[in-house]
Amino acid sequence: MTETTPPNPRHRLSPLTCDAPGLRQSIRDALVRVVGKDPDLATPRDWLHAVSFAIRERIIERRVVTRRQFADEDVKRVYYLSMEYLIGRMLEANLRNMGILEVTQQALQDLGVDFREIARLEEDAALGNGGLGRLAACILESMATQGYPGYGYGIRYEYGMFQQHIEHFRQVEHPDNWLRFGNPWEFPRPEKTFPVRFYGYVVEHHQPDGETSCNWENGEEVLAMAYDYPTAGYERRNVNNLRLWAAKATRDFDLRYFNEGDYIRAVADKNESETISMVLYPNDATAIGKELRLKQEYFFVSASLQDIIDRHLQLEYPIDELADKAAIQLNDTHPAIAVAECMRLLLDEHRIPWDQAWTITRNLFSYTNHTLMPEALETWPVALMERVLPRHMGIIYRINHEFIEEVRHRFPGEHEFFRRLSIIDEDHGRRVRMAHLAVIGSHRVNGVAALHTSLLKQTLFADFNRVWPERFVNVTNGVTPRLWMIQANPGLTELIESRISSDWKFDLDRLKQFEPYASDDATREAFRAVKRRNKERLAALVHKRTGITIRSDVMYDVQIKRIHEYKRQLLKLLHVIELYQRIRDGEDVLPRVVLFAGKAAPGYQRAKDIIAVINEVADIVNHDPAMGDRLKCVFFPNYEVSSATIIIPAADLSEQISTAGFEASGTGNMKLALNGALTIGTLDGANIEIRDAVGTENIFIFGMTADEISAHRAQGIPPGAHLDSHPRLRSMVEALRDGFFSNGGRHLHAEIARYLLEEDPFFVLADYAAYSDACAQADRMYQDAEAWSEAALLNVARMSHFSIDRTVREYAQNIWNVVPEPVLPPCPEADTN
Ligand code: Z2T
Repeated sequence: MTETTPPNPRHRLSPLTCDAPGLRQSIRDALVRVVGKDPDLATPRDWLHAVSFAIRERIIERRVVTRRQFADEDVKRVYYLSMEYLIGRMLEANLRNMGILEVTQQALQDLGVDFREIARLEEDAALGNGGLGRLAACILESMATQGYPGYGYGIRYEYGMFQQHIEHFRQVEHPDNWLRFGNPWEFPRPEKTFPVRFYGYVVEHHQPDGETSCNWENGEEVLAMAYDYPTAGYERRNVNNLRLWAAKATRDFDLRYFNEGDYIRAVADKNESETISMVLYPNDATAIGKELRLKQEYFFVSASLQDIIDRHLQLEYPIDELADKAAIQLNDTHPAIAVAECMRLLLDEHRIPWDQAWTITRNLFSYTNHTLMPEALETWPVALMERVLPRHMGIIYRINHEFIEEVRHRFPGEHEFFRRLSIIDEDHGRRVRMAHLAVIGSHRVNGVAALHTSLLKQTLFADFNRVWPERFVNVTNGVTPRLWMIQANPGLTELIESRISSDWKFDLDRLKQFEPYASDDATREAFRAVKRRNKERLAALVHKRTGITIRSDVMYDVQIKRIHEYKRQLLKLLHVIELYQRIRDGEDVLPRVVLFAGKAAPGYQRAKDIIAVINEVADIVNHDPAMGDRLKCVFFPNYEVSSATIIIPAADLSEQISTAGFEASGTGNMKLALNGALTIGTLDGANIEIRDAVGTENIFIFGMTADEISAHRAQGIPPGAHLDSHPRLRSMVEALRDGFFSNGGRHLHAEIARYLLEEDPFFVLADYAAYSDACAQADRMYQDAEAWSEAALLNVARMSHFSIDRTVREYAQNIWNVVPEPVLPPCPEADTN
């Protein structure tokens, strides 16, 4: 279909080739005609923009073809609704996936421009906090790669995740003005706007047929304007779309200035309405009770649903077939208001009767839960909802009423049960439980790792599991091998490529063929050489970012993730203190670099204190001549996707040490193991499945299980009682308490020690002895380079289960009921001449 020239002359584009001369010409043209620069005066950033514009033309052309293919084939579409997309840089990812990375590098070289030098100038698109946002980005990439008709919807935040600076050991947040140089990857669609209403009131109309219809009137309207980000599949010509919404004042605002005569005030009001899409809330796994956050959630949900329904009708499908032609995935409860919004649109705008609208809605939606942490569960005060979204509150009441009637019928007399199931929490000042709305409004609810799903069914959703056991399913997370192996680790990719055929890039199951090479001496040696080069690359970056010099011939032990009490950065820090003391005592200790990286939510004081203490301990350790280069502790600032691609391939030991039962899945654990790091971890989240995949001999598991944690908690043992469980633990905690490592933060150190001794809500001290033993075991294995490399290679070869492609296929088969479209072959013209 795409190979033949369409009869319509409007479809005939001027030829855009993907060979080196064609790309060269496009880049030169773009530099002058789009960027507006004389090539003799162009800066590296000008070249970055020129090459991006040249590729933009090619990616959008493929998007047009893909869209037409989906329209012609009558496909069922998947819509992924997420408040967060943690994408990172786009140039290299787009080039690689389009199959034109090398030829573009060649074209640039011909122009005297170094690809690496300009690529690193691109800002990360950091429209997410952590795992949840990165998962959304991986899922979009995988849907494109596998040919699923998938669309992402989210918010085009003007400011993404804050930039973390470390000043006087402490985290300081700087705004992430990622769009300041413009963004060649976005396609603004100023005509693709939808009105989104807030506040106002509901007017009921009694129809002649006895039904009542509702009108949501008055209130304030904001426009949602679309920006499209094409997403290329790996070595495919098909390109999917991520649509992000930006808030724009409506023309009403313009009229208002004119009428009210206060021009300045009116323009200020207009700006205020555009703050909705201004900034990403930098909280992972804690709910934000702010009105602006609720408005963000509703804003992007309403625009997305209007767009989805519009597309459905434009394709001339009947409205009652919506759920046959679309599946909508809710990425956590952040977009859960979509259930009520979908009902509102069907009832009020499309005049569909309640029961039919409800059947459509329930068949349309499914919901992914990402955490059990109680503080992350979104609940909105009824009074706030009633004010901001009065129509939705009415709809939620009716959904709840009909649901409670249904369970009353099935479980007569169980009044406590009904109270617990209700969407309205009556015990904390009347609040709307968004997770309940999401569960009731979905046909499937999934957790993100086997343990997480099973805990969900036993705890958070135990009552719902009684009502609808078949609704709860597990879909273990995954990661895209394109970014996290092929792009991040070209050395290891080449090594694998030299041993097995390259189909593993699409089908990670084929990586199993690499397994026999784990016992091959030459492969192990080559693997060590690759690690070594990756460490040199990281060491250079660490030096540039922190001024700290680290060796590249020692164990790299990394804990890279958001800073959280439950993730237990303090457990790793105690181990650093143990090693420090043992070296000071003259013991022979395996040389290592311990690297921490991660951001603390700006309002999470304990997490910020943990960063400060890590940095102060690091400062003492790194400057103590007694360490003699055997121990370095680095806090790598501003952890983001682009730095993850450098850190992960260099790691030997992957710290996955959360208190069991708290980490829903983890995905950093998968990226690190895929890159040949051995995991030291608790039986938490996906660590359990990683252990099952790689074998217990190839992972260091320690500590209490989730059940043991519950039992231990019930015993109420004071944390200080664990000080004798390990020969040094007491002196380590005392050193901290007494300010041995403090550099101006004495009080802080004493407070952290007190916290551990008196509160320790995540059982750091209770698990310390087991952790320290596991570290010692890892050290012993590391001293046998052959044994370690064999285990590392087995980790690599056995990670096929954790490909995001497997994850997406499970969603497609078990939840969305969609099939992939035949994918188009890669760009045929790619040729380096
Ligand atoms: C987040 O990144 C995660 C959970 C959240 O719960 C919120 C955010 Cl921003 C609301 C993480 C989990 O902590 C992690 O275990 C999981 O691997 C990841 O989501 C993707 O599922």
